[in-house]
Amino acid sequence: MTEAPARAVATPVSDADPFAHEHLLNPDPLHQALREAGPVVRLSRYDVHALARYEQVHAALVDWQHFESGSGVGLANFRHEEPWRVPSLLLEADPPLHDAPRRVLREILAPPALRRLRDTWAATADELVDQVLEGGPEFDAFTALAEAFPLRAFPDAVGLGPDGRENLLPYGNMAFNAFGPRNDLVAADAHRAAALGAWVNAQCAREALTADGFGAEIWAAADRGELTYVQAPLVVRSLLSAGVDTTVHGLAACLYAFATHPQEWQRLRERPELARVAFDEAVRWQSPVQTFFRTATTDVTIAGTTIPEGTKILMFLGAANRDPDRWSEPDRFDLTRDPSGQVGFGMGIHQCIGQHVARLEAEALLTALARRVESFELTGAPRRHANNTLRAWESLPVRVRPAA
Ligand code: OVM
Repeated sequence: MTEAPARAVATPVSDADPFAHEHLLNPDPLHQALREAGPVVRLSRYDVHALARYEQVHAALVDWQHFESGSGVGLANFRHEEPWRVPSLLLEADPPLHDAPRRVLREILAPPALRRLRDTWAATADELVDQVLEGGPEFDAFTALAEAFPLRAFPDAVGLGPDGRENLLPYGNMAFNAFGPRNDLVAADAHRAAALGAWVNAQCAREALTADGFGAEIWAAADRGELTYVQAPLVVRSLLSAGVDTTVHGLAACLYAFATHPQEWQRLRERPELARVAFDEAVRWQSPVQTFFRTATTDVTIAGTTIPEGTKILMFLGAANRDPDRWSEPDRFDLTRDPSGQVGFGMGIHQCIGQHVARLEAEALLTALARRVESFELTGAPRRHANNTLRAWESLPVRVRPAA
């Protein structure tokens, strides 16, 4: 951290690269340094401003008038750079264009609409947990549970066909890398970007989707005139882009939390109705989506620093979620706290529209586990997976003691 030359306000400058593997794999030290440096920090590597404190991150998230999404929510500025794919109608759009797709998807993914999935997913989770435990007390909780469960639940709920589902996680991984700079992580997937994109786009067609899933409901909204037929497949694409990896790493955050906080696991076993709060607290504590950018629509002054119109602002959701000015003992995973207000799902008009789906998946999996697992512990070092946006996992080796 170095000081900028004294001006109206000396905005702190950092030459850290938040997208370097070192920080992606272990973000907390950088987050602390950025929070302590000031309410706004200039990142000289990328010539952007960054917010890492809860107050400023929250304020930017809810002020879509000054902090737009339509120029992209990654480092790339769509005012000057060609997006890597047709922009999302939800994520990379502002009112009024954002409104109709948002309204349609909100209805489809709202809690009352998800009720029909509750029993199905509970049964799917019971079955998966039984199968995993039959294989013995030691397994990789990341692959066997955190990856496996959403892949059994979500694609069927969308109405995807049986073929090619193995593309979902690689596509999501690529899409979340694409919000960062064009670094090694983006280069690593370049050879299959076109193939993955083509597969996902093909699944968004009406003919590719079953008649009873979220996908069909999006097309039905187009039939009612609530969306155009050009918009419908792009809204389906949002489900496939944002709906799998996020949940996988959110569930992994829960499993990691419980493997390392046995008392909290006992609390959950005694009160399984805490499953949803546990998921939200895990999302606060780990922030599976670490960062998003916005673009200033005018010169905007935050705490004395003026951010020029048309430039990018990087919001550190993960840092805000552990800001000691907002959270007591922020580094503790704690089921007795109220995690509402955490910004891991964002806040404001772009707040995660799939969060009820994710919570239902978490509830199903955690409840199934709570019935069958008395305790669990790590048997080796968990391994992270580097991604420009996701706080992601590769392996979570555990041993469980089955419940009597
Ligand atoms: C989208 C979308 C929304 C949120 C996250 C995301 C890949 C994508 O609408 O496509 O990450």
